[in-house]
Amino acid sequence: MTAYPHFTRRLTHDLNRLWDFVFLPESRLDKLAPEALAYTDRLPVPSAFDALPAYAGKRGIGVYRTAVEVTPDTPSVLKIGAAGMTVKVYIDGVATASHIGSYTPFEVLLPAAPHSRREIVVATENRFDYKRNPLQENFFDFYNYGGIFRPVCLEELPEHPLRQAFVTVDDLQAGRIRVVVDLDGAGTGLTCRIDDGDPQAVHCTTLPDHRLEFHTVVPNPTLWSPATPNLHTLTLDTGSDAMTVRFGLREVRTENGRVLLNGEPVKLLGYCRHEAHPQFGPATPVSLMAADLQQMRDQGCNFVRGSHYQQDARFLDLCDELGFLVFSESLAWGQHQKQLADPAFIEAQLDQTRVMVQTDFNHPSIIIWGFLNEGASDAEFARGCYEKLISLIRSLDATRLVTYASNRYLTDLFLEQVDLVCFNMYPGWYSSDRDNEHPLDEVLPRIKAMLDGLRERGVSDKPFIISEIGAGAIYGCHDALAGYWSEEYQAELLKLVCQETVTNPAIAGLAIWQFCDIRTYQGSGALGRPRSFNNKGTVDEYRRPKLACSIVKTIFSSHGN
Ligand code: ADA
Repeated sequence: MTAYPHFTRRLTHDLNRLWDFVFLPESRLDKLAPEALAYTDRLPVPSAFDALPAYAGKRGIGVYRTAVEVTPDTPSVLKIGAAGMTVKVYIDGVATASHIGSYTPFEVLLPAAPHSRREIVVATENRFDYKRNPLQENFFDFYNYGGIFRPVCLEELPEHPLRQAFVTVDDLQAGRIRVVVDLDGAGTGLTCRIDDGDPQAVHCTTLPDHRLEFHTVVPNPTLWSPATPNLHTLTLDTGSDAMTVRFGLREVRTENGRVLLNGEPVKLLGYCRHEAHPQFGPATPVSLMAADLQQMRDQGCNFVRGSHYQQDARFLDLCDELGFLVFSESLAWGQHQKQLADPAFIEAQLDQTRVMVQTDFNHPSIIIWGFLNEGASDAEFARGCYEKLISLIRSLDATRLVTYASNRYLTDLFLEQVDLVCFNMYPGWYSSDRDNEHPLDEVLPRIKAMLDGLRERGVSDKPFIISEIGAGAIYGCHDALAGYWSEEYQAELLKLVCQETVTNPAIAGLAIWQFCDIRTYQGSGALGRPRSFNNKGTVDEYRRPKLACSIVKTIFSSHGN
């Protein structure tokens, strides 16, 4: 399955196959000499090398190598869906690009060369080093792997390649759209074809930065929604390059504390989901992504929060097709002053957030852009970083809702600036009162206190989303007393939360923490994480349902979304 956009005129080399591999526990990335390496293994791409038994838990550099035969004297672009954590790419032995961030796609341009064989080496280091990679640290509550996580291809380029087309809706009912085209060249002779209609010449207005703009009408417009996930395609053709993007006609906005999709209120009901599996790490196959979505849909979900990083383009394509509403956020976890007041961190955040919005712009499933999960949003030192991110996203995309998941609640400083108030809260689990024998009693009063507080603060016109809530349960652990870590306790807690969400009009949505159990801290950081897993999934890491699944299903399915 190749994710959109599709470049149909380009000669495309699929590089998802076995690559040569060597693991270097001692070497340093800046001293690496790829030509001197002896490759001892072969690994598939995509893969997280340290999710595989031979390299499990090891930190160092995993070097992947392959070669491809291309047309001589033709430039090309290497497209890497995602690779982590700190990455260096060598083309024909020459260091050509570097990348950080693990979950953002990136491209490497290969200038034309007289020879046809191009050697590609991707060195992926999974050691933590804040100076070189401020985006990832070992306090994150999910395991940071190394490798090439998402698909790779090499496309041969025409002289004036198309880069991206951004489709927005001008008039929903009439199917009128605005298209902004990013291309390297003048765009003379550009045609546009919608679905399987005839190509039409387009008359563009020139915008700054090599961009062109035009407006057109979708011939047989059908709206996109979770119940009717209708999609349209738009193919741009310059004569030498052609690009097909897929989009949906839908509109999202908020009104009086509710989220409206195509003018109708919708309650967001679903899960936070990590791209994670014990055997694949974050390099999960597309069949697993589809199975996860089907398992969520079976529980009556219409919503998924892609925690805590940019999502795989194939996953988003599936969400478009299956009718999920997505909260997409850029990579972050619990940053404080060290990061939020550091210009290098802020710049890296802005960069990766820009990439997320620009590459995933056309997915109708994405209705919310987010960033900085649980950052120190109650502190003045964070203001610059938060405000820059909010205005960056708004400048790139005025059509979606902007927010972040906060655990600073009513002391949060920036709630007035976002479209939705999203709180990650754990009443009944991380209890402050150790003498309380009935922590479940905390759940509903705590939610009520938040809603009252938001009303007093004057922000209750913004939809309120519980962006995380949950309890740990070890798969197969049953207990007549429904104690901590039992499936029963988790089921009872989620029953309260789900019932409150579907019946209380002041709650616009719920993303249960979390869909599946995930590997997390290695070492003593895992004291509250039995098995070194975050066990708050309602299915375990192999997707075996715990008791809570059927409770969630009964309650979510009863809601007439
Ligand atoms: C936080 C965080 C999650 C996870 C969760 C938990 O809210 O955003 O990634 O760590 O807590 O399980 O405690």
